[in-house]
Amino acid sequence: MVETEKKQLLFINMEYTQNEINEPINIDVLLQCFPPNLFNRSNVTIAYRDFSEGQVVNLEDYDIVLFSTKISSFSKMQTLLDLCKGKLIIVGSILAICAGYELATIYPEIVFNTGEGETNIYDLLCAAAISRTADQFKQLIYEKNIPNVCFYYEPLKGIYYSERAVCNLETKQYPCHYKLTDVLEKAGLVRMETSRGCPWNKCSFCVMPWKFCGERWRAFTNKKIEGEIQYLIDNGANRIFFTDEDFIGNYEHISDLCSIIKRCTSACERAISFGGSTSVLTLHKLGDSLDFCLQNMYDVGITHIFIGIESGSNSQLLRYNKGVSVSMNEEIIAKLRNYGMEIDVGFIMFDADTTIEELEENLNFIQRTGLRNTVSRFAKKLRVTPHTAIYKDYVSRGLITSDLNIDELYYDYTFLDPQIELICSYINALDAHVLKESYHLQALIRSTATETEKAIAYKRLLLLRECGYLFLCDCVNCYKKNKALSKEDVHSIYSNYLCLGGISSDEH
Ligand code: B12
Ligand code: SF4
Repeated sequence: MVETEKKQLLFINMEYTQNEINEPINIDVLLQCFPPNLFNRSNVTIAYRDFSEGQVVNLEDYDIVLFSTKISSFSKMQTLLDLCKGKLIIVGSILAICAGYELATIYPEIVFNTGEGETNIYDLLCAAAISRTADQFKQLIYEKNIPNVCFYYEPLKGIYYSERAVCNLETKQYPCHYKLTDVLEKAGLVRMETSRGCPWNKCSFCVMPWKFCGERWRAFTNKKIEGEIQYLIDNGANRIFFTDEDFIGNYEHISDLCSIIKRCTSACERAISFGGSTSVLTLHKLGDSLDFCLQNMYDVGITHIFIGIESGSNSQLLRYNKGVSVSMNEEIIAKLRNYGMEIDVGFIMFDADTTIEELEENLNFIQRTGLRNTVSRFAKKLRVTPHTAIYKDYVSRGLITSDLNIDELYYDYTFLDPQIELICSYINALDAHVLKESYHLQALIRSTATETEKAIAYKRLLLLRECGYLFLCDCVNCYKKNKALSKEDVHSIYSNYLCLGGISSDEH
């Protein structure tokens, strides 16, 4: 029997490359599940790379290192992993969930977490506490059949995957928000969860069915939600983002949420606002109750809605398997507008099958619905992500042209229409110029900066978006006029809009 020893544990939260500070609730949620007698304040250090100024961490001091990954954090994590040789390492979150197999092949010593950490972090840490080597650690995990892990396992001479499972949200208490004060000081986003997963769960490009093992929408208890909202308000939050895939979920959930918010804000002198993501389908399914719910939401301060519209073309919506039509999209946008909601829209303009006609339908839709006057980014290319239905479809049609990009979690693919491919390549070039600036502006708009600063940022972002929109309109018009689109045509249109946006030119 190996003796239990008090090991030093370091938990590193990798950062996003954007300027925006997002409250790292993933860490808060997982700390709740640590075995308290083995890992507590005395031997656990958290390194938040988004808040890292002044924090000196010597990796030599630790026996166990945990990583929470983020998209585009891979190369930085690799540098850190090189310094962690001989330690027990567990890597979790989105890169491990989506690219577990690839990562385990590159890093045979490391244990990767392939789902919700609540399902296994307690058992993993109990095993880590009594393991002297990575091999011993892996053997214990294998013998105990701990779910949601993947790693190279020598006895199998290959990658071992344990069963993937979700946790029971109904038993969860609200987590302590350890970085709340720092987030508020840095004008970042305060975040919390009211649910996980999606009631529809069927969009062809979406990774949520994989992340949550096919489970649809699940809610936390009202007690957890109320306690957390009250705690955040009492501790200075003026704006709270529900980080759920679909914080509305269904009539009962949104009604309860509105009542909870009303109770929590009634004694508060300052205005508190709330925002979150939902879908057209969820709003549509509210049926006769939709107006009542939207009014109720607005009245209690839920005024910011992110909604995945994705397309203004019925054929494209079918490919994305959104379960909605263009007219449903239009109806819901109009409703949200009527109730004074601030809306941010998800849009996927380009996929492998996009045609010039669909491009035109999309541009007309954006104009018709007034979305042109918003700062949402429309000219986006579909990210083909592992473990999605569209990935499988593209593989079967021979459209995938690259290995998985582990850092960004996508595969490259080829377009059926070379003219769409050409237009999209120029959109990528435009993005390369403006993306950093637009992320910065977006973060400013969502922050607690002054209204004047926000207004300037908004105006500039609107101009950058407009350049993309007008570029696409000119491409479509040029195609309609000439029945073809040459590289020279597209380049000259592109150059015009670089000038309009005051964006420095390049050699595309
Ligand atoms: C909030 C959010 C953001 C925030 C970041 C907040 C943050 N600091 O994490 C912002 C707005 C910055 C963001 C940006 C982007 N995001 Co985002 N984001 C999300 C979202 C909605 C919620 C994440 C979250 O906080 N969940 C709640 C916490 C509790 O869960 P969690 O972090 O996943 O942690 C759990 C597990 O992963 C695990 N775990 C986590 N860490 C560890 C560590 C260990 C050791 C273990 C054992 C377990 C473990 O246990 C935790 C508890 O269950 C997810 C959707 C989702 N539900 O995952 C998308 C999501 C991750 N984002 C996504 C994308 C695409 C992006 C962008 C690329 C969007 C874009 N085009 O700009 C950018 C990337 C920016 C960049 N790299 O520069 C996709 C990724 C899909 C994919 N496979 O590629 C997702 C899945 C959304 C989606 N439905 O498509 N995002
Ligand atoms: S509605 Fe959103 S969360 Fe649900 S399956 Fe579609 S993209 Fe995924």
